[in-house]
Amino acid sequence: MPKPRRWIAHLDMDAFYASVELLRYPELHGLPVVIGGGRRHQPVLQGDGSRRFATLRDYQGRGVITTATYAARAFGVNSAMGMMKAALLCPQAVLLPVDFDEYKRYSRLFKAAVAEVAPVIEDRGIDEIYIDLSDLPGAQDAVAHDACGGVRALAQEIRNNVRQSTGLSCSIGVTPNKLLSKIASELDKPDGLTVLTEADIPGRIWPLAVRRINGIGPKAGARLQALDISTIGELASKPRDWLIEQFGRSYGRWLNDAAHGVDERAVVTHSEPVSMSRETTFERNLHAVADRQLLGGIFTQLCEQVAADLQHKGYRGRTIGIKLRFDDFRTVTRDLTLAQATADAQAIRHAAGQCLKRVDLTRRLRLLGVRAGGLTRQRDDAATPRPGLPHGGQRAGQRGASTAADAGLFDGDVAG
Ligand code: TTP
Ligand code: MG
Ligand code: MG
Repeated sequence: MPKPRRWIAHLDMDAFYASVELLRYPELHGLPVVIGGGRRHQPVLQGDGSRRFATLRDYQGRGVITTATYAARAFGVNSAMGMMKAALLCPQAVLLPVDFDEYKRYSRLFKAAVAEVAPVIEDRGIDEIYIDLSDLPGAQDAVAHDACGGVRALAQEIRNNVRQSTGLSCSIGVTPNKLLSKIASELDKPDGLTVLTEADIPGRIWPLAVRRINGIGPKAGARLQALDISTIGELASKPRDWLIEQFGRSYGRWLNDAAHGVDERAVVTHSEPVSMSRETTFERNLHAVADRQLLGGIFTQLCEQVAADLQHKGYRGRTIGIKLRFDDFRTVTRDLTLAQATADAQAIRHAAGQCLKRVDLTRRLRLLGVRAGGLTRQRDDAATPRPGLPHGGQRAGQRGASTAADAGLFDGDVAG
């Protein structure tokens, strides 16, 4: 018996947050819509039963777009774009607030719909998964003159099931491995299905930009560009040894494999989260002293949210960290490892407060975040968590730098 062919699918939902919102507001179908507002952008039900929507035209603030409908993308509006900038490109775009709980609910729904057809799933985030189709009945079959007909039909069945149970469309790439499937799922987005074999690599993969490979980021992309390598095909034409010379043994080998569509990674069905975090960008830059009360409140709230996330998911975190971004866009992080893992808001708040004391807070802040890492599954032995000593993170020159933190900044909010 020949070894069965490996068939891995990558499924990614189309304009995910926006598409979930359109289920609620079908009158927006086909219009440019962006997601990223706050509560004040909630649609208002009017006397005649219609809704009044906020538009980008009227937006003031520093929010960032999480995603945009394809109609909005036609104007050049995209994820991670500042809303004021997007307003210049498409002032008429409808702006909706982010409802993360709803997106999580739909995330669970679409994954359950996939699992009904194909249970070997690797969770890759809120709107995407890998699926191993190799061992499903029919996956290895040809259908009429289509050698990949069996697996194509399975992918189509998955798409139908997702649409039936959520009303949402997705795009799927099916290829012999994760690397190629991740690329393939984007080739015919939205609502696309792309099946590729090794034989399609020169025709379909090699003309694409190197950055389409998941694992070639902005830095590697720029280095490749400087070496006059823009497409995956150009990368594939370079000798392996030359790539190793340029990029080191490990990354050089990987680049060579990736360019030839080689990837042996398995679909990993159980993955545990590494960390949980919450962060917020302020409407205006805040100062540690002048805005002490406000910042303290926000800081406490972030800690409470992280604690709630941990409790909700059944985890405890042992490493508590903070992230600050200053008005000059410099970002600093600090963390501290506790003697015992915790999911307690006060313990997290206390540890995060300790971290904060190690940061120079002379500049105004744009962003504040709190993170719990070193996660373990929560058990029932609820011992009182006690903060331990700070470790790592402190850089030379930072010790004893100015600080408002020394005056006990933000500490006013910690009870006990
Ligand atoms: P993506 O799958 O990257 O994008 P998308 O689903 O909106 O659009 P498509 O896949 O059709 O190109 O991200 C999934 C969701 O994650 C997206 O709907 C919103 C969120 N997201 C952010 O919040 N910030 C970001 O910068 C990106 C890229 C996504
Ligand atoms: Mg998506
Ligand atoms: Mg995605």
